Amino acid sequence: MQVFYNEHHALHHGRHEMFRGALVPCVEVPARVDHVLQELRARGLGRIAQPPEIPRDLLERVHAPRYLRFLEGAWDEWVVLDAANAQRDAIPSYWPIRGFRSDVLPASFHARMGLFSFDAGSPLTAGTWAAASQGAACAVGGARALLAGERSAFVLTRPPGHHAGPDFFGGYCFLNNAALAAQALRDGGCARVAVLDVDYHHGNGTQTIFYERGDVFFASVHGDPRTEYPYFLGYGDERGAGAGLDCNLNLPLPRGTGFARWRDTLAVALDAIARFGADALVVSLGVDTFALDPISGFGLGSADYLRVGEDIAASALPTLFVFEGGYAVAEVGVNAANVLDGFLS
Ligand code: Q9C
Ligand code: ZN
Repeated sequence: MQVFYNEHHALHHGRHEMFRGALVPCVEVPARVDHVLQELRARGLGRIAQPPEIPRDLLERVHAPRYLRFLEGAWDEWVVLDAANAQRDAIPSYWPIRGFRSDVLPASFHARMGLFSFDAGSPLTAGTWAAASQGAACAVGGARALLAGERSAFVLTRPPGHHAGPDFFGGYCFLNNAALAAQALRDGGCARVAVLDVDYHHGNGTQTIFYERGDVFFASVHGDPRTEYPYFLGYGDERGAGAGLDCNLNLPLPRGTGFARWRDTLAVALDAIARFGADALVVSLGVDTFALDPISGFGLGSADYLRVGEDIAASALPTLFVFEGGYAVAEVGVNAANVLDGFLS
């Protein structure tokens, strides 16, 4: 399987995230991807492929130009405000919620940090743009591999992407790698693309990007947002709108759900994707469904991920796996590689 590994991922390394009143060490750390790469090498599973240069207009088909301009220059702005800022990550503090203007573009950097984000848990660092933009290139490279006839490919990158929307970051995500891959597949000639999101957390960014589109189906199995992050999207009654009506399928499950029920729910998602008639599948592959994940609440075991890969392979679609969450650092490599092994078996 071709692996589009983001060699620049470690340039994004947040020191702290704001969590319920305290700055705590980041859980989304570079070692996550190092462990996956190490496991792929140990199994002889992946062939590392070089990502292409990607045109700005592809980024702009998924993300708003003013958001991209902000993200690209944000670290420099932050440091220009105060040279001491180079020693701390940028974290938003003010958000334009109900009743505020979101059409304005304030001169204040702090205001724009809030305008373009939805939580305080996603520190922006010196290398965030370098890592995220190279990750986007990896996602597009993976899409092009499928377009060139590969049955599957794996995008091994961080920061993750599925919480990032058209013009906002959050949930450790800045650019939506899975959405960019889906868009690249559409641009390359796939008439209908499906995104299957199996990360523990609802992929609110991906859902929002495609919500009114009939050409990209989004299906997600995730922790019930009534109790789980991101709380304000991911409910079962979100079915898409306009041309995208019935092209969005949310399958929330209660915290504590084990593999048997999770797998039955995956089958519901895969069945809907088959009925949609997709030409290609993008899988937002979070392995934070693992029982020992420090921030999540499902009960999957390492061997279960082999079955997950087998079930996805049974769809018989060209499939691009895009790495998302998974924070049990010691086990994340085995779990992600098991999905790929199961798929290939
Ligand atoms: N200290 C992804 O899995 N906050 N994002 C949880 C834990 C946000 C997860 C707080 C979790 C976001 C890509
Ligand atoms: Zn997650």
